[in-house]
Amino acid sequence: MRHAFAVSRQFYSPRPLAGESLGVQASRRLTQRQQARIQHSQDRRRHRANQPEPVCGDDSSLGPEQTGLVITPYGRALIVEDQDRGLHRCAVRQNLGRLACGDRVIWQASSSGEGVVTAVAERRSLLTRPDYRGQLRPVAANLDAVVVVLAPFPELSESLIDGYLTAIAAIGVQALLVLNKVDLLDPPALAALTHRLETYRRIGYSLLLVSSHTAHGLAELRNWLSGRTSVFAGQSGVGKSSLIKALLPDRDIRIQAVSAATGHGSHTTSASTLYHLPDGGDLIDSPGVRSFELGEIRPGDLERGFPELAPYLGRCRFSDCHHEVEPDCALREAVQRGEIAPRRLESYRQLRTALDTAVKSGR
Ligand SMILES: Nc1nc2c(ncn2[C@@H]2O[C@H](COP(=O)(O)OP(=O)(O)OP(=O)(O)O)[C@@H](O)[C@H]2O)c(=O)[nH]1
Ligand SMILES: [Mg+2]
Ligand SMILES: [Zn+2]
Repeated sequence: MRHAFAVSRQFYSPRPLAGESLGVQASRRLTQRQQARIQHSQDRRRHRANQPEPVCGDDSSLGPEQTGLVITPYGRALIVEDQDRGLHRCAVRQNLGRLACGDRVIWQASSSGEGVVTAVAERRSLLTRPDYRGQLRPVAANLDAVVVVLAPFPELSESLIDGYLTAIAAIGVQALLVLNKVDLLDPPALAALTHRLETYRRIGYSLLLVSSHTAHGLAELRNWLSGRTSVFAGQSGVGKSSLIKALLPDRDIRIQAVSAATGHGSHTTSASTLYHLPDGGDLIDSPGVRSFELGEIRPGDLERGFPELAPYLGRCRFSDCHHEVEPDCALREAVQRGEIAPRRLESYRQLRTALDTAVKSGR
């Protein structure tokens, strides 16, 4: 099968996201009996979709059940890719809630040539973004990695990198650091920047040096991306779009195919869209995902973003130590011994303070 789609994977009806519009959700809130009925019907659908010879669904006007991959949302509908990479515009059964690019689904073709998505597989990860009303919306499902793109210009900042890494750890996916535009650096400047980023290598992150202009390092990047579903993040101007263009020579052709599938001849690339990389792996191009907002990090997630602090946490003399001026602070002692980078402790303190403030103000 083309997209790794474990047949044993559970299909389910996703719970509404925290903070989703109450007005909309209220009309969709299901009684226990309704939920049980949906679960039962989804189990049956899953079972049927896993049969070698699919049989017709409940609705005889619908075709056989098939597995599919959500390529992009399109209004209230979705563009779904079938096993042969054909694209279909599909409506979504209401009880499934909001689906995202990267979701794996069961769908059936309808007589009008469109389709209906009837079930969705459990997600292994989900990236969300607050919408203009501050409510979380799913942006990309089943991600394996977020690529943090850095560049000498606009200048990189460790505290920003640490914020990204913490948000990525909170989603529970891998992070890759990519320093783009290395063509702009002479050898001493490149050495100085890589030295600054060495801290991240030491704590276990991979760092690739690339240039979308000269193609330097792109083979290594392709290799890292193959076999994973990734999204690019990073400050404006670091070269995310340039890298995506360099990695996806067929992007424009794909956009045309998606446009044709919408039935309206145009697809704005402002929506998150999933592309297959020629050498394997998928890339979700999500123009909105530039920076993660702190709102997506919960207090318990912070430690995951700072794995190298783990051995020292809870070992300070005071349990409420702020790791600033207190005596017997295990973290500051580790910094003095050269076991923790001073900048990382600084970022940790900044994020901790920002999170505490957010929690106090009820965010
Ligand atoms: N010298 C050099 N310039 C680059 C490279 N990659 C991108 N640029 C330039 O950097 C600028 C910004 O690139 P984009 O790809 O638009 O950056 P982006 O990260 O997509 O920016 P936003 O869409 O605003 O988030 C453009 O002028 C690119 O030509 C590179 O490898 N080397
Ligand atoms: Mg861009
Ligand atoms: Zn301390």
